[in-house]
Amino acid sequence: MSVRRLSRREDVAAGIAKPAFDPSRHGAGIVHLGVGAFHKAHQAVYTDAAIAAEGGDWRIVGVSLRGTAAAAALNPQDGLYSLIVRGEEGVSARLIGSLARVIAAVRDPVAALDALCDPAIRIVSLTVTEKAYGIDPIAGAIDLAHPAIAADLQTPRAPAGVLGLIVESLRRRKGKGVEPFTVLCCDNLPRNGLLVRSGVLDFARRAAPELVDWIAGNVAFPATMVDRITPAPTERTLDEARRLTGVEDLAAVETEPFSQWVIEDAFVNGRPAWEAGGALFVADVAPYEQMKLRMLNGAHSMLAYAGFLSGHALVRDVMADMELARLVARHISAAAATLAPLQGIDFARYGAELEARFRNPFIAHETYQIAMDGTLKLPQRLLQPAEAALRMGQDPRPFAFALAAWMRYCCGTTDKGEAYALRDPREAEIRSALEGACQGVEISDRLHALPNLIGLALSRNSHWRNEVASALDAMLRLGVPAAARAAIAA
Ligand code: CS2
Repeated sequence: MSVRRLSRREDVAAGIAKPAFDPSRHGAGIVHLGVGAFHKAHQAVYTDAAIAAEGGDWRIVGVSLRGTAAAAALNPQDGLYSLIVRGEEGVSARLIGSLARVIAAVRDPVAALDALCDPAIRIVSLTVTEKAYGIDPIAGAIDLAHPAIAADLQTPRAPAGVLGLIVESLRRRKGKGVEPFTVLCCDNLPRNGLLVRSGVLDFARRAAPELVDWIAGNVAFPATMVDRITPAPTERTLDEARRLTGVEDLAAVETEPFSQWVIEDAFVNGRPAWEAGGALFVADVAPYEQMKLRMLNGAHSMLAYAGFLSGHALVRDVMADMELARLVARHISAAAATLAPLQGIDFARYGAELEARFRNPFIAHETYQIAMDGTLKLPQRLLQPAEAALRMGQDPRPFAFALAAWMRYCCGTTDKGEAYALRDPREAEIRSALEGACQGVEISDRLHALPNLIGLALSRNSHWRNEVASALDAMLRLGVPAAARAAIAA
Protein backbone atom coordinates (compact mmCIF):
# COMPACT_ATOMS: atom_id res chain seq x y z
CA MET A 1 0.00 0.00 0.00
CA SER A 2 1.47 3.39 -0.96
CA VAL A 3 2.17 5.75 1.93
CA ARG A 4 0.23 9.03 1.81
CA ARG A 5 2.18 12.29 1.47
CA LEU A 6 2.45 14.64 4.42
CA SER A 7 -0.06 17.51 4.12
CA ARG A 8 -2.03 19.94 6.25
CA ARG A 9 -5.01 17.60 6.37
CA GLU A 10 -5.81 16.89 9.98
CA ASP A 11 -5.94 13.12 9.65
CA VAL A 12 -2.45 12.97 8.22
CA ALA A 13 0.71 12.42 10.25
CA ALA A 14 -1.31 11.38 13.28
CA GLY A 15 1.80 10.03 15.00
CA ILE A 16 3.65 13.32 15.37
CA ALA A 17 3.21 16.67 17.15
CA LYS A 18 1.77 19.30 14.84
CA PRO A 19 2.46 23.04 14.79
CA ALA A 20 1.00 24.80 17.84
CA PHE A 21 -0.84 27.19 15.51
CA ASP A 22 -2.94 27.00 12.36
CA PRO A 23 -0.51 27.89 9.56
CA SER A 24 -3.36 28.92 7.26
CA ARG A 25 -4.20 31.79 9.64
CA HIS A 26 -0.77 33.44 9.36
CA GLY A 27 0.58 35.35 6.39
CA ALA A 28 4.21 35.52 5.31
CA GLY A 29 6.49 38.28 6.57
CA ILE A 30 9.86 36.75 5.74
CA VAL A 31 11.55 35.73 2.50
CA HIS A 32 14.40 33.32 3.15
CA LEU A 33 17.08 32.79 0.50
CA GLY A 34 18.61 29.28 0.68
CA VAL A 35 16.01 26.77 1.94
CA GLY A 36 18.49 24.09 2.98
CA ALA A 37 18.60 21.63 5.86
CA PHE A 38 20.23 24.14 8.19
CA HIS A 39 17.49 26.74 7.65
CA LYS A 40 14.81 24.12 8.30
CA ALA A 41 16.55 22.96 11.49
CA HIS A 42 17.34 26.45 12.75
CA GLN A 43 15.68 29.75 11.76
CA ALA A 44 12.42 28.11 10.61
CA VAL A 45 12.16 26.34 13.99
CA TYR A 46 12.67 29.57 15.95
CA THR A 47 10.06 31.23 13.70
CA ASP A 48 7.64 28.35 14.33
CA ALA A 49 8.07 28.91 18.07
CA ALA A 50 7.65 32.68 17.66
CA ILE A 51 4.34 32.33 15.81
CA ALA A 52 3.13 29.74 18.32
CA ALA A 53 3.98 32.10 21.20
CA GLU A 54 2.89 35.47 19.85
CA GLY A 55 1.21 34.91 16.49
CA GLY A 56 1.84 37.39 13.70
CA ASP A 57 2.19 37.21 9.94
CA TRP A 58 5.69 35.82 10.12
CA ARG A 59 5.60 32.70 8.02
CA ILE A 60 8.41 32.20 5.55
CA VAL A 61 8.44 32.22 1.76
CA GLY A 62 11.52 30.23 0.81
CA VAL A 63 13.52 31.05 -2.30
CA SER A 64 15.93 28.44 -3.66
CA LEU A 65 18.67 29.92 -5.83
CA ARG A 66 20.36 26.73 -6.96
CA GLY A 67 17.71 24.20 -7.82
CA THR A 68 14.12 22.98 -7.62
CA ALA A 69 14.45 20.16 -5.04
CA ALA A 70 13.31 22.19 -2.02
CA ALA A 71 10.21 23.43 -3.87
CA ALA A 72 9.43 19.92 -5.12
CA ALA A 73 9.76 18.51 -1.60
CA LEU A 74 7.91 21.20 0.37
CA ASN A 75 5.17 22.69 -1.81
CA PRO A 76 3.15 19.45 -2.18
CA GLN A 77 3.31 19.21 1.65
CA ASP A 78 1.90 22.72 2.22
CA GLY A 79 5.38 23.69 3.47
CA LEU A 80 5.20 21.21 6.36
CA TYR A 81 8.11 18.96 7.28
CA SER A 82 9.33 16.78 10.16
CA LEU A 83 12.06 18.06 12.43
CA ILE A 84 13.81 14.97 13.82
CA VAL A 85 16.03 15.64 16.83
CA ARG A 86 18.57 12.97 17.80
CA GLY A 87 20.49 13.02 21.08
CA GLU A 88 21.28 11.09 24.24
CA GLU A 89 17.61 11.38 25.24
CA GLY A 90 16.66 9.47 22.09
CA VAL A 91 14.77 10.59 18.97
CA SER A 92 11.95 13.13 18.96
CA ALA A 93 10.04 14.60 16.04
CA ARG A 94 7.50 17.27 15.35
CA LEU A 95 6.02 19.06 12.34
CA ILE A 96 7.22 22.57 11.59
CA GLY A 97 4.60 24.92 10.13
CA SER A 98 6.48 28.20 9.61
CA LEU A 99 7.34 27.63 5.93
CA ALA A 100 4.51 28.75 3.63
CA ARG A 101 5.92 27.86 0.21
CA VAL A 102 9.15 27.68 -1.75
CA ILE A 103 9.96 29.46 -5.01
CA ALA A 104 12.60 27.92 -7.26
CA ALA A 105 14.21 31.11 -8.58
CA VAL A 106 16.08 29.17 -11.27
CA ARG A 107 12.69 28.25 -12.74
CA ASP A 108 10.76 31.39 -11.81
CA PRO A 109 13.02 34.42 -11.15
CA VAL A 110 10.09 36.81 -11.54
CA ALA A 111 8.21 35.10 -8.71
CA ALA A 112 11.30 35.40 -6.51
CA LEU A 113 11.57 39.12 -7.17
CA ASP A 114 7.83 39.62 -6.70
CA ALA A 115 8.04 37.93 -3.31
CA LEU A 116 10.91 40.21 -2.26
CA CYS A 117 8.89 43.25 -3.38
CA ASP A 118 5.74 42.22 -1.51
CA PRO A 119 5.00 44.96 1.08
CA ALA A 120 4.08 42.21 3.59
CA ILE A 121 7.70 41.02 3.53
CA ARG A 122 9.65 42.80 6.27
CA ILE A 123 12.70 40.54 6.65
CA VAL A 124 14.93 38.88 4.06
CA SER A 125 17.06 36.22 5.73
CA LEU A 126 19.78 34.16 4.13
CA THR A 127 21.59 30.83 4.44
CA VAL A 128 23.14 30.61 0.99
CA THR A 129 26.63 29.43 2.18
CA GLU A 130 29.80 31.51 2.10
CA LYS A 131 30.40 31.10 -1.65
CA ALA A 132 27.04 32.46 -2.89
CA TYR A 133 27.52 36.09 -1.88
CA GLY A 134 30.51 36.91 -4.03
CA ILE A 135 31.97 39.01 -1.19
CA ASP A 136 35.53 38.67 0.10
CA PRO A 137 34.91 37.46 3.72
CA ILE A 138 37.67 39.65 5.10
CA ALA A 139 37.89 42.69 2.81
CA GLY A 140 34.12 43.00 2.27
CA ALA A 141 34.51 43.99 -1.39
CA ILE A 142 32.47 42.18 -4.03
CA ASP A 143 34.19 39.81 -6.43
CA LEU A 144 33.40 41.16 -9.92
CA ALA A 145 34.50 37.81 -11.40
CA HIS A 146 31.95 35.89 -9.29
CA PRO A 147 29.50 34.34 -11.80
CA ALA A 148 26.35 35.68 -10.12
CA ILE A 149 27.83 39.14 -9.58
CA ALA A 150 29.10 39.38 -13.16
CA ALA A 151 25.78 38.19 -14.62
CA ASP A 152 23.63 40.45 -12.45
CA LEU A 153 25.76 43.52 -13.22
CA GLN A 154 24.99 42.80 -16.88
CA THR A 155 21.23 42.56 -16.22
CA PRO A 156 20.64 44.31 -12.90
CA ARG A 157 16.88 44.63 -13.48
CA ALA A 158 16.56 40.85 -13.93
CA PRO A 159 18.91 39.45 -11.29
CA ALA A 160 19.37 35.85 -10.17
CA GLY A 161 22.09 36.17 -7.52
CA VAL A 162 21.92 37.15 -3.86
CA LEU A 163 23.16 40.74 -4.05
CA GLY A 164 21.35 41.42 -7.31
CA LEU A 165 18.01 40.26 -5.93
CA ILE A 166 18.41 42.30 -2.74
CA VAL A 167 19.38 45.51 -4.57
CA GLU A 168 16.75 45.25 -7.34
CA SER A 169 13.94 44.44 -4.91
CA LEU A 170 14.96 47.39 -2.73
CA ARG A 171 15.03 49.60 -5.84
CA ARG A 172 11.51 48.54 -6.78
CA ARG A 173 10.23 48.90 -3.22
CA LYS A 174 11.60 52.43 -3.00
CA GLY A 175 10.08 53.27 -6.36
CA LYS A 176 6.65 52.18 -5.12
CA GLY A 177 6.98 53.86 -1.76
CA VAL A 178 7.16 50.47 0.00
CA GLU A 179 9.07 50.22 3.27
CA PRO A 180 12.47 48.51 2.97
CA PHE A 181 13.15 45.20 4.71
CA THR A 182 15.81 44.03 7.15
CA VAL A 183 18.54 41.82 5.67
CA LEU A 184 19.40 39.04 8.12
CA CYS A 185 22.48 37.04 7.14
CA CYS A 186 22.52 33.65 8.89
CA ASP A 187 25.71 32.30 7.33
CA ASN A 188 29.01 31.51 9.07
CA LEU A 189 30.75 34.74 8.05
CA PRO A 190 32.66 37.12 10.28
CA ARG A 191 30.63 40.25 11.16
CA ASN A 192 28.06 38.88 8.73
CA GLY A 193 25.69 41.85 8.98
CA LEU A 194 28.36 44.44 8.14
CA LEU A 195 29.85 42.17 5.49
CA VAL A 196 26.56 41.74 3.59
CA ARG A 197 25.84 45.45 4.01
CA SER A 198 29.17 46.33 2.40
CA GLY A 199 28.51 43.85 -0.41
CA VAL A 200 25.00 45.21 -1.06
CA LEU A 201 26.23 48.81 -1.09
CA ASP A 202 29.17 47.93 -3.34
CA PHE A 203 26.82 46.17 -5.76
CA ALA A 204 24.34 49.07 -5.64
CA ARG A 205 27.09 51.56 -6.49
CA ARG A 206 27.44 49.72 -9.77
CA ALA A 207 23.86 48.67 -10.48
CA ALA A 208 21.76 51.48 -8.98
CA PRO A 209 23.94 54.32 -7.67
CA GLU A 210 20.87 56.45 -6.92
CA LEU A 211 19.93 53.85 -4.31
CA VAL A 212 23.13 53.77 -2.25
CA ASP A 213 22.31 56.51 0.26
CA TRP A 214 18.76 55.24 0.73
CA ILE A 215 19.95 51.70 1.45
CA ALA A 216 22.67 52.98 3.77
CA GLY A 217 20.14 55.06 5.70
CA ASN A 218 17.06 52.83 5.69
CA VAL A 219 18.00 49.14 5.46
CA ALA A 220 19.14 47.23 8.54
CA PHE A 221 21.76 44.46 8.35
CA PRO A 222 21.89 43.02 11.87
CA ALA A 223 24.63 40.54 12.70
CA THR A 224 23.79 37.03 13.87
CA MET A 225 25.56 33.95 15.16
CA VAL A 226 23.81 30.72 14.23
CA ASP A 227 24.58 27.24 15.51
CA ARG A 228 22.97 23.82 15.07
CA ILE A 229 24.81 20.81 13.65
CA THR A 230 22.58 19.61 10.80
CA PRO A 231 23.79 16.87 8.44
CA ALA A 232 22.50 16.79 4.88
CA PRO A 233 19.33 14.63 4.89
CA THR A 234 19.68 11.09 3.53
CA GLU A 235 17.29 8.27 2.64
CA ARG A 236 17.66 7.22 6.29
CA THR A 237 16.25 10.60 7.33
CA LEU A 238 13.21 10.11 5.12
CA ASP A 239 12.76 6.51 6.32
CA GLU A 240 12.85 7.70 9.94
CA ALA A 241 10.31 10.43 9.17
CA ARG A 242 8.02 7.88 7.53
CA ARG A 243 8.38 5.62 10.59
CA LEU A 244 7.63 8.44 13.03
CA THR A 245 4.79 10.11 11.11
CA GLY A 246 3.24 7.26 9.16
CA VAL A 247 3.30 9.39 6.00
CA GLU A 248 5.75 10.28 3.24
CA ASP A 249 7.70 13.41 4.15
CA LEU A 250 10.27 14.25 1.46
CA ALA A 251 11.44 17.40 3.29
CA ALA A 252 12.33 15.85 6.65
CA VAL A 253 15.46 17.08 8.38
CA GLU A 254 17.44 15.68 11.29
CA THR A 255 19.56 17.59 13.75
CA GLU A 256 21.05 17.67 17.25
CA PRO A 257 19.27 18.88 20.40
CA PHE A 258 21.58 21.90 20.76
CA SER A 259 20.58 25.10 19.04
CA GLN A 260 21.79 28.67 19.46
CA TRP A 261 20.90 31.96 17.76
CA VAL A 262 22.46 35.24 18.87
CA ILE A 263 21.02 38.27 17.09
CA GLU A 264 21.67 42.02 17.04
CA ASP A 265 18.25 43.55 17.71
CA ALA A 266 18.23 46.04 14.82
CA PHE A 267 15.18 45.60 12.58
CA VAL A 268 13.62 48.37 10.46
CA ASN A 269 10.12 46.97 10.31
CA GLY A 270 9.58 44.57 13.17
CA ARG A 271 10.53 40.92 13.72
CA PRO A 272 9.05 37.68 15.09
CA ALA A 273 9.32 36.94 18.80
CA TRP A 274 12.28 34.65 18.24
CA GLU A 275 13.20 34.84 21.91
CA ALA A 276 10.20 32.53 22.44
CA GLY A 277 12.29 29.85 20.75
CA GLY A 278 15.37 30.71 22.83
CA ALA A 279 17.10 33.26 20.60
CA LEU A 280 19.39 35.68 22.45
CA PHE A 281 19.31 39.37 21.50
CA VAL A 282 22.49 41.29 22.26
CA ALA A 283 24.00 44.66 21.40
CA ASP A 284 27.21 43.17 19.95
CA VAL A 285 27.16 39.74 18.28
CA ALA A 286 30.81 39.84 17.19
CA PRO A 287 32.35 38.12 20.24
CA TYR A 288 29.77 35.30 20.10
CA GLU A 289 30.38 34.94 16.37
CA GLN A 290 34.16 34.87 16.79
CA MET A 291 33.85 32.26 19.55
CA LYS A 292 31.72 29.99 17.40
CA LEU A 293 33.63 30.47 14.15
CA ARG A 294 37.01 29.81 15.79
CA MET A 295 36.13 27.15 18.36
CA LEU A 296 33.37 25.16 16.64
CA ASN A 297 33.91 25.84 12.95
CA GLY A 298 37.69 25.96 13.19
CA ALA A 299 37.81 22.58 14.95
CA HIS A 300 35.25 21.31 12.44
CA SER A 301 37.44 22.23 9.49
CA MET A 302 40.57 20.72 11.07
CA LEU A 303 38.82 17.44 11.91
CA ALA A 304 37.13 17.35 8.53
CA TYR A 305 40.41 17.39 6.60
CA ALA A 306 42.46 15.30 9.04
CA GLY A 307 39.55 12.92 9.61
CA PHE A 308 38.60 12.49 5.95
CA LEU A 309 42.26 11.82 5.07
CA SER A 310 42.46 9.31 7.93
CA GLY A 311 39.55 7.39 6.42
CA HIS A 312 36.84 8.64 8.79
CA ALA A 313 33.61 9.44 6.93
CA LEU A 314 31.78 10.88 9.95
CA VAL A 315 32.58 13.43 12.66
CA ARG A 316 31.64 10.93 15.37
CA ASP A 317 34.20 8.48 13.91
CA VAL A 318 36.91 11.13 14.12
CA MET A 319 36.02 11.67 17.77
CA ALA A 320 36.32 7.93 18.37
CA ASP A 321 39.91 8.07 17.09
CA MET A 322 41.90 8.87 20.25
CA GLU A 323 44.73 10.89 18.65
CA LEU A 324 42.41 12.90 16.43
CA ALA A 325 40.04 13.54 19.34
CA ARG A 326 42.98 14.91 21.32
CA LEU A 327 43.90 17.17 18.37
CA VAL A 328 40.30 18.41 18.28
CA ALA A 329 40.49 19.23 22.00
CA ARG A 330 43.83 20.94 21.43
CA HIS A 331 42.42 23.01 18.58
CA ILE A 332 39.36 24.09 20.54
CA SER A 333 41.56 25.14 23.45
CA ALA A 334 44.00 27.02 21.18
CA ALA A 335 41.10 28.83 19.50
CA ALA A 336 39.64 29.78 22.89
CA ALA A 337 43.01 31.24 23.91
CA THR A 338 42.79 33.75 21.02
CA LEU A 339 39.45 35.16 22.27
CA ALA A 340 38.80 38.07 24.58
CA PRO A 341 36.82 37.08 27.70
CA LEU A 342 33.07 37.06 27.03
CA GLN A 343 30.78 37.87 29.95
CA GLY A 344 28.70 34.89 30.99
CA ILE A 345 30.62 32.43 28.80
CA ASP A 346 33.06 29.84 30.20
CA PHE A 347 35.15 28.93 27.13
CA ALA A 348 36.40 25.68 28.72
CA ARG A 349 32.82 24.56 29.34
CA TYR A 350 31.74 25.67 25.85
CA GLY A 351 34.66 23.68 24.42
CA ALA A 352 33.74 20.56 26.40
CA GLU A 353 30.18 20.90 25.10
CA LEU A 354 31.51 21.14 21.55
CA GLU A 355 33.43 17.88 21.95
CA ALA A 356 30.31 16.18 23.29
CA ARG A 357 28.28 17.53 20.37
CA PHE A 358 30.86 16.27 17.90
CA ARG A 359 30.71 12.85 19.61
CA ASN A 360 26.90 12.62 19.27
CA PRO A 361 26.53 8.97 18.17
CA PHE A 362 23.11 9.67 16.69
CA ILE A 363 24.23 12.31 14.20
CA ALA A 364 25.88 11.20 10.95
CA HIS A 365 27.72 14.37 9.93
CA GLU A 366 30.06 13.76 6.99
CA THR A 367 33.63 15.04 7.11
CA TYR A 368 33.49 15.43 3.31
CA GLN A 369 30.49 17.79 3.67
CA ILE A 370 32.37 20.03 6.10
CA ALA A 371 35.50 19.92 3.92
CA MET A 372 33.85 21.70 1.00
CA ASP A 373 34.46 25.38 0.14
CA GLY A 374 37.62 25.50 2.24
CA THR A 375 39.00 28.67 0.62
CA LEU A 376 35.91 30.56 1.82
CA LYS A 377 35.94 29.05 5.33
CA LEU A 378 39.64 29.12 6.22
CA PRO A 379 40.04 32.90 6.75
CA GLN A 380 37.53 33.27 9.59
CA ARG A 381 37.97 29.75 11.01
CA LEU A 382 41.74 29.19 10.93
CA LEU A 383 43.75 32.07 9.49
CA GLN A 384 42.45 34.91 11.65
CA PRO A 385 42.91 32.91 14.90
CA ALA A 386 46.37 31.86 13.70
CA GLU A 387 47.34 35.51 13.21
CA ALA A 388 45.89 36.32 16.63
CA ALA A 389 47.85 33.47 18.25
CA LEU A 390 51.10 34.71 16.74
CA ARG A 391 50.38 38.30 17.79
CA MET A 392 49.70 37.07 21.33
CA GLY A 393 52.89 34.96 21.41
CA GLN A 394 50.88 31.73 21.59
CA ASP A 395 51.81 28.38 20.03
CA PRO A 396 50.54 28.46 16.41
CA ARG A 397 50.99 24.72 15.85
CA PRO A 398 47.31 23.75 16.22
CA PHE A 399 46.42 26.20 13.44
CA ALA A 400 49.48 25.20 11.39
CA PHE A 401 48.42 21.54 11.63
CA ALA A 402 44.88 22.45 10.55
CA LEU A 403 46.11 24.45 7.55
CA ALA A 404 48.54 21.66 6.65
CA ALA A 405 45.64 19.21 6.73
CA TRP A 406 43.72 21.46 4.30
CA MET A 407 46.81 21.65 2.07
CA ARG A 408 47.14 17.87 2.17
CA TYR A 409 43.44 17.67 1.24
CA CYS A 410 44.15 20.01 -1.71
CA CYS A 411 46.41 17.29 -3.19
CA GLY A 412 43.17 15.53 -4.17
CA THR A 413 44.06 11.94 -3.29
CA THR A 414 43.98 9.99 -0.03
CA ASP A 415 46.98 8.12 1.39
CA LYS A 416 45.59 5.08 -0.46
CA GLY A 417 45.59 7.02 -3.74
CA GLU A 418 41.80 7.43 -3.93
CA ALA A 419 40.94 10.61 -5.87
CA TYR A 420 38.19 13.00 -4.79
CA ALA A 421 36.86 16.40 -5.84
CA LEU A 422 37.85 19.28 -3.57
CA ARG A 423 34.42 20.88 -4.07
CA ASP A 424 35.78 24.40 -3.75
CA PRO A 425 35.08 27.45 -5.95
CA ARG A 426 38.87 27.76 -6.47
CA GLU A 427 39.46 24.05 -7.15
CA ALA A 428 40.83 24.55 -10.67
CA GLU A 429 43.18 27.28 -9.46
CA ILE A 430 44.42 25.09 -6.61
CA ARG A 431 45.01 22.05 -8.80
CA SER A 432 46.85 24.16 -11.34
CA ALA A 433 49.02 25.76 -8.63
CA LEU A 434 49.96 22.35 -7.27
CA GLU A 435 50.83 20.84 -10.66
CA GLY A 436 54.08 18.86 -10.18
CA ALA A 437 54.53 19.81 -6.50
CA CYS A 438 55.13 16.88 -4.16
CA GLN A 439 57.22 18.14 -1.25
CA GLY A 440 55.58 19.71 1.79
CA VAL A 441 57.43 23.01 1.56
CA GLU A 442 56.69 23.25 -2.18
CA ILE A 443 52.96 22.67 -1.73
CA SER A 444 52.85 25.05 1.21
CA ASP A 445 54.72 27.78 -0.70
CA ARG A 446 52.40 27.53 -3.68
CA LEU A 447 49.22 27.63 -1.60
CA HIS A 448 50.56 30.50 0.50
CA ALA A 449 51.12 32.33 -2.78
CA LEU A 450 47.47 32.06 -3.92
CA PRO A 451 46.03 35.61 -4.15
CA ASN A 452 43.46 36.81 -1.58
CA LEU A 453 43.71 33.78 0.68
CA ILE A 454 46.53 33.52 3.24
CA GLY A 455 47.40 37.09 4.12
CA LEU A 456 50.87 38.62 4.37
CA ALA A 457 50.97 38.48 8.19
CA LEU A 458 51.15 34.67 7.99
CA SER A 459 52.88 34.32 4.62
CA ARG A 460 55.80 36.46 5.79
CA ASN A 461 56.13 34.76 9.18
CA SER A 462 58.98 32.24 8.95
CA HIS A 463 58.01 30.50 12.20
CA TRP A 464 54.50 29.94 10.80
CA ARG A 465 55.76 28.83 7.41
CA ASN A 466 58.14 26.31 9.00
CA GLU A 467 55.40 24.85 11.21
CA VAL A 468 52.98 24.45 8.29
CA ALA A 469 55.62 22.91 5.99
CA SER A 470 56.80 20.57 8.74
CA ALA A 471 53.28 19.35 9.55
CA LEU A 472 52.46 18.92 5.86
CA ASP A 473 55.71 17.08 5.22
CA ALA A 474 54.89 14.64 8.04
CA MET A 475 51.43 14.02 6.52
CA LEU A 476 52.94 13.34 3.10
CA ARG A 477 55.76 11.08 4.41
CA LEU A 478 54.04 9.25 7.27
CA GLY A 479 50.38 9.45 6.29
CA VAL A 480 47.85 11.59 8.15
CA PRO A 481 47.14 9.20 11.07
CA ALA A 482 50.84 8.90 11.93
CA ALA A 483 51.34 12.63 11.47
CA ALA A 484 48.44 13.22 13.88
CA ARG A 485 50.08 10.93 16.43
CA ALA A 486 53.34 12.83 16.01
CA ALA A 487 51.59 16.19 16.36
CA ILE A 488 49.85 15.27 19.57
CA ALA A 489 53.07 13.82 21.02
CA ALA A 490 55.09 16.94 20.20
C1 CS2 B 1 30.17 23.09 9.36
C2 CS2 B 1 29.01 23.97 9.74
O1 CS2 B 1 29.80 22.41 7.12
C3 CS2 B 1 30.46 23.16 7.86
O2 CS2 B 1 31.31 23.97 7.46
O3 CS2 B 1 31.31 23.50 10.09
O4 CS2 B 1 27.90 23.80 8.87
C4 CS2 B 1 28.57 23.63 11.16
O5 CS2 B 1 27.97 22.32 11.19
C5 CS2 B 1 27.56 24.64 11.68
O6 CS2 B 1 28.13 25.94 11.62
C6 CS2 B 1 27.19 24.30 13.12
O7 CS2 B 1 26.43 25.33 13.68
